[in-house]
Amino acid sequence: MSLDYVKFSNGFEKFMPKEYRDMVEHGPFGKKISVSQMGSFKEVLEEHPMCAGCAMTLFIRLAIIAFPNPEDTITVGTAGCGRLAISQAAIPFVYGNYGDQNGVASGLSRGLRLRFGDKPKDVVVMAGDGGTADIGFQQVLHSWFRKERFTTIMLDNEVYGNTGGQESGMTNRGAVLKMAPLGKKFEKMDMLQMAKVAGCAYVATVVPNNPRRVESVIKKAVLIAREVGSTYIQAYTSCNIEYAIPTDKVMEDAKTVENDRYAFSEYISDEAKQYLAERYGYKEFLPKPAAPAAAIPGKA
Ligand SMILES: Cc1ncc(C[n+]2csc(CCOP(=O)(O)OP(=O)(O)O)c2C)c(N)n1
Ligand code: SF4
Repeated sequence: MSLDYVKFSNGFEKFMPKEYRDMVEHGPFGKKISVSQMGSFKEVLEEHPMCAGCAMTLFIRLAIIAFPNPEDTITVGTAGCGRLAISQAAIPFVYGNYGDQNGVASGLSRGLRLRFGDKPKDVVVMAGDGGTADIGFQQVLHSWFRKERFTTIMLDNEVYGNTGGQESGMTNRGAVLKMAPLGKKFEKMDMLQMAKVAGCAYVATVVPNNPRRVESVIKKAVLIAREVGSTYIQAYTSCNIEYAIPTDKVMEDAKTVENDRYAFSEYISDEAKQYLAERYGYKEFLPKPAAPAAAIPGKA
């Protein structure tokens, strides 16, 4: 699809808001830009009020750079730390009541399809582990069972960070937190398995240490959600405040956690593989050519 429509009609440039002009002239609107070019273009998210060194912010920044068409993407969020950064980005952000993000996104993505037809308008939910696995759980799961075509990203810091350290369903068993001083008594919820059971076409885990991997995962999830069905990404985005991780050790912690219990994983349904290969040229998912038939002894 051509990106030519992200251009100003002659004479109208000066009437466009400066922020939008900047995104077209110096940023990613209407262009293909990659995380490997970070620092050389104007980013959609440039400032945020989150804690210094917060890994969640790095992940959100990378995720937004990775959106296939940021100028046609709408993010949906909810109460929690992440929305403090997402709401500063130069793309639309919808914010509802705590936990209703997947319900809002369902209506939004259906409405956008009715209004814009085949022109992709990507809807991406980004919410904390409490918002996704606890308060918003029912709406999240039902949106997946209904195969709503948008991406859900869990910003999994394994705690309610924004309200001072209560345990969430995604906190690990035994973790002692400010507001869970006796230690969590139950296992971390297996949302990855639930996403697969509920029929998500793409399910992946990532940590923010590897920007190219974050980029690859986000792109696939958003593209698949355009036509195939729900997609889910679970990102380890540590809370350095509630887990007392020194800011200069945040990336080291992410690496350790990745090695211990948050290894990269990716599930792609066959339909989604075929779609990525045929529509977006993902060669690795093209059907393998049939092996040449073995020669029959005695035949020329
Ligand atoms: C209906 C409702 N209940 C409670 C709150 C208070 N509240 C705001 S953020 C939050 C916890 C957020 O935790 P999580 O979703 O894990 O995100 P994090 O802040 O850790 O990124 C709570 C309980 C609220 N805003 N609205
Ligand atoms: S409280 Fe934790 S998750 Fe929230 S901004 Fe601070 S470090 Fe990040």
